Amino acid sequence: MEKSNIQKMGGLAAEKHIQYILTVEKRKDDFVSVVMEHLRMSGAYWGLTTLDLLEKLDTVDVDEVVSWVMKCQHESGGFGGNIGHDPHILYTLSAVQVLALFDKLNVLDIDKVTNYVAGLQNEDGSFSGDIWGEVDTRFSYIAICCLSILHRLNKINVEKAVSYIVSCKNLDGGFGCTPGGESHAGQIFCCVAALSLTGSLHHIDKDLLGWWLCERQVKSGGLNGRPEKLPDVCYSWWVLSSLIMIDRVHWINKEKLVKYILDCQDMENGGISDRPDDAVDVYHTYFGVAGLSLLEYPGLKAIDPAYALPVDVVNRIFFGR
Ligand code: GRG
Ligand code: ZN
Repeated sequence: MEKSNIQKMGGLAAEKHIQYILTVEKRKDDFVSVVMEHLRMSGAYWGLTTLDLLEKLDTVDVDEVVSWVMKCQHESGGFGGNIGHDPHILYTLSAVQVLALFDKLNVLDIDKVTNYVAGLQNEDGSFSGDIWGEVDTRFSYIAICCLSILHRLNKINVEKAVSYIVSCKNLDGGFGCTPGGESHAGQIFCCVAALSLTGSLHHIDKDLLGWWLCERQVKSGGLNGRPEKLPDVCYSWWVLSSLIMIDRVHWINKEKLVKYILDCQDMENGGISDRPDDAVDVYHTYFGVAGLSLLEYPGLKAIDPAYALPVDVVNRIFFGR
């Protein structure tokens, strides 16, 4: 059947996406893989979470993944993007998320990881990404999410962390990377999720932020990350999860967004791209499937909008089996 005809039928090509994720891991020496090498820990999180949402995590060799993850840990307690790479808070969260997916958090020296993350908090409550000191609200979210999963939020100054995030709030209701930084949907996700995980959502003007977020939907049904920008499938995650956390998801047209995401699928070889007809990648495949999960698309596991992990995984972390 013609590609365009299959696309018109409109369904999620779940089997194709599973095959795409499972084979992308094996193409280790093509150009994209070489460029992505330093991101492998996050790539593993994107790919494995996608498989879990599609109920196919059991096709993966758990011991192989867990032993590779643990080889990426540095003596400081942080994780690198790959074996021998420098640790960064970003890969540390991805490593913790991957272990959580497999119910293998018990292999971690929790205090060691906690010390690494807590050690990145600055005097003003903000977080640096690594020893080089770059500060960004992304790192505030990552620290809070990571320590919450490890049940160690009490090891940082949560009050100061929250007040730093609030200092990055703008007059339009959104948030930027640092105080005064332009509102961007990616940073908004980080700040809203961090405030949600610390029980601090009262710092948000939900109507004002909800209005800014729902204005991200463009004619095609897709969402952009800032005014006047092109839509991109990954904002189906950054914007939609934020709208859900502030109870304003009914302000966008869900059907049109589902159609936009489905239109970005490669129906022949699997995978999802940022925009229709662009090349697919694991990152957009994950955010497309995660977005559809938030939209309650049939056949997908539910995902938690703050932890960015399947709801059953989050329940296991906090309520046991
Ligand atoms: C566990 C889901 C999860 C995330 C971990 C890394 C991270 C925490 C959050 C990143 C948040 C963020 C800043 C996302 C935005 C990424 C993105 C698409 C940036 C592109 O920005 P521009 O300005 O592109 O290059 P636009 O779309 O504005 O043209
Ligand atoms: Zn994108």
